[in-house]
Amino acid sequence: MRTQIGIVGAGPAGLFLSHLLHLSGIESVVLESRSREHIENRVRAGVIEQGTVDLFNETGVGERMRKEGLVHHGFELRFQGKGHRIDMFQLTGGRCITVYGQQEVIKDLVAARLKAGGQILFDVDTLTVHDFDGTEPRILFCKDGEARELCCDFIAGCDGFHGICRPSIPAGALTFYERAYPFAWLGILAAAAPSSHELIYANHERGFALHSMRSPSITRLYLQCAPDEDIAQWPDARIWQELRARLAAQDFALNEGPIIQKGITLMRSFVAEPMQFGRLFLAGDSAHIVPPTGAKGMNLAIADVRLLSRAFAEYYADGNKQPLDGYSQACLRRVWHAQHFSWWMTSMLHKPESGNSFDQRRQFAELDNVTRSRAAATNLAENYCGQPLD
Ligand code: FAS
Ligand code: PHB
Repeated sequence: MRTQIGIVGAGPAGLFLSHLLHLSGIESVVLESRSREHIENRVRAGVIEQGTVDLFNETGVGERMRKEGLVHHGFELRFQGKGHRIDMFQLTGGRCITVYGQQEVIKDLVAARLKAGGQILFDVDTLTVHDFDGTEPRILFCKDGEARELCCDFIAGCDGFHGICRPSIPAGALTFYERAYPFAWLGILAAAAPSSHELIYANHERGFALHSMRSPSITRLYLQCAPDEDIAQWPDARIWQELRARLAAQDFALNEGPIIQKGITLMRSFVAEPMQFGRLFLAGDSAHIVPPTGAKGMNLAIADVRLLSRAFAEYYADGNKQPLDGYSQACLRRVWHAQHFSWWMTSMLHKPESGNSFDQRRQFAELDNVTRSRAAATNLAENYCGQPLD
């Protein structure tokens, strides 16, 4: 097989890149190790920044998001049993977020690619990437037991943190920056109406909790747990008891219902620099991971491929390689901003490992400042709904 851009991974990064390239008349093939059904039902992110929403609408994949997404003008910070609303819309001069599940985004992007005649090969295995330090990169893989080869001009490594593209770059060519957190998130999907019409981030002495949602009948909830937590130790009753305790506030009742999905997400901050080597370009989680407290993961992936597709379009339009050579640097400013914001939200809202009461009281003072100072609340709101895509 031959194409212009060989894309490894059908997550938000890989699929949206293939879509943007198509809009620029550039061919691509997406190779995905899992089945279509698996990727369209994998529960991950839920918050879409204003800039990402605008981009999905501008590029023709926002129709169902407009119909089914929940537009939020604010969110709540809850601590010491009291809620404090951050009015994003007012503080940012009209920007907001949309709550729309990542798996819905995946369904919309797969449908758009296939409708446009795009090529997505699911269930591929033993995929390896080659010759990307030369001018004719190749991707070898197996499909239905048959060994296949995809020759291309460039490879886009959109295969996530545990993918093979980043590790295929020669040792020493990349610099890694990382921080692990001494906690994780136990996340659930519940068939229960959301208990509030906006998100609630709670700092509680028993640990962090987050009330989010997917629809008027599906709630998404998270609570801080140990990184090596055994989910078998968390029967539904215990999960609800812990959520009730951590989200407790006057005039607030938590709606409960059947838990339809539960899982544990590790928390890490990670950046690989540069985000390219030869003709292999990394985008999304293959190059950087943020803890989900700032709801930046998927939005960063989309911002990366927007810049990458523009750089490819310039290259194919007039052979100008400058945008491609500057891709990594162009992405990393936004990546490090999101890294800082995600670390800050995580540090401000999670029970400190030290268990030191000074740290806990200092957190409450920080939260008090963020919810009282207009300047501090504006900074939070601007970063939460996302800096405009430049
Ligand atoms: P992805 O990981 O989404 O996609 C990579 C794709 O590559 C996958 O489909 C994978 O199957 C495929 N792949 C991997 N190896 C391959 C190989 N060798 N060959 C072929 N294909 C291969 N972010 C938020 O903002 N809010 C959240 O609530 C949130 N929750 C999350 C929960 C979980 C459990 C995880 C893991 C992440 C969460 N994130 C969240 C972050 C998430 O949204 C990511 O940032 C986003 O999925 C990144 O998109 P991609 O870079 O496309 O990577
Ligand atoms: C989610 O809805 O899954 C979600 C929302 C906000 C976050 C993380 C996850 O910060």
